[in-house]
Amino acid sequence: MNPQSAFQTAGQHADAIRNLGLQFVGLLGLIFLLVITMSLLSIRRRHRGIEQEPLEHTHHPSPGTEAKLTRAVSIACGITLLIIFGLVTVSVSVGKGISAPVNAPKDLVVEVNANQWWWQIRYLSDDASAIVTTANEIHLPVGRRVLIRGSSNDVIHSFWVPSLQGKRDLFPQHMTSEWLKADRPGRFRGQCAEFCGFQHAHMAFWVVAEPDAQFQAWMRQQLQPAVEPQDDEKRRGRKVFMDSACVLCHTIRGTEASGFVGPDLTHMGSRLSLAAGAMPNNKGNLAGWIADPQNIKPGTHMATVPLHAEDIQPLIDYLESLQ
Ligand code: HEC
Ligand SMILES: [Cu+2]
Repeated sequence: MNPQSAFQTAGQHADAIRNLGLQFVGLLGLIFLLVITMSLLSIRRRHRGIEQEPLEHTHHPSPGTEAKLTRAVSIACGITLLIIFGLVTVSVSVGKGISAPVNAPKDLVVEVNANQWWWQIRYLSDDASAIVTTANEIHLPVGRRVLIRGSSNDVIHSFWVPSLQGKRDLFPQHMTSEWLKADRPGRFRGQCAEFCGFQHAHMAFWVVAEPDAQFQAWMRQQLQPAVEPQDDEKRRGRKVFMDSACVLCHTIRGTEASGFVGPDLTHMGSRLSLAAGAMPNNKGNLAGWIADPQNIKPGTHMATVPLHAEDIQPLIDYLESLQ
């Protein structure tokens, strides 16, 4: 299964969009073939006409022919208008069916905040202690409708999970929304679909659809503060993090790190990817990222923090232990 395909869908909204596209292509393709065939036929006919009929015949058709032609053209125009009207109606009704009002009755509301070039994800709740904050990864219970409410912290981005939904632009100071629902478990890749700067292509995320029990377990785990380091190496790693500029930009709940410039790292070890889908989450990639983020995503708002060589391994062990 392709995790990012508008054709291999896993939700009824994506189905509706794909079917609409196929209907347009099918019908308009047929009309295209018809028009080309007719013009080829008429070219052949005209050719024969010039050679065989007297000139005044072709230039001054009889009144009967004139009336017939007018009728044919009028009917063709009528049919064209009907087809356009039909396509617009179908398109608008599909659009209405898949969009969601910002204040739709909420079951599960996920707030997506787009940044150059990563996604902040928050599961809202009336109870402040039950708000889950993470980044670049959305978990969904299979079969349940989730309301995505999105906005942006800088420029215009676009939230797009081709296998599940259409695109929705995210604006600064303005909220847009859409439903997300997966009909089967799986991992689906999303991608920013509006050019938003240098690293636009490296602004992806993962949607993990899982059975309800697994989803609830994930939520409970994400609500926990960061795990305590279990050995001296990881304790040293935590100290390196807390003593350097990392704390100014990142939050690790349960520690004094409470920056908001970059992704929340409280459970970063449990995530699938690093730096907004730029690479799989593993120790090697993490080391490369921390040593030189500008090399992996030139222009990224993460600064290169000078670290002692012997501090890097403990730091990485600590971060990867944050499950
Ligand atoms: C100036 C602010 C800033 C500083 C300082 C900073 N970061 Fe970041 N960090 C960011 C931003 C912004 C991102 C998102 C970058 C992107 O994906 O384009 C990020 C991303 C990350 C990620 C990837 C997270 C994910 O889920 O994809 C890790 C891990 C990380 N930083 C660790 C660190 C560590 C460790 C330090 C200290 C050595 C540090 N950062 C210092 C701003 C900062
Ligand atoms: Cu973007």
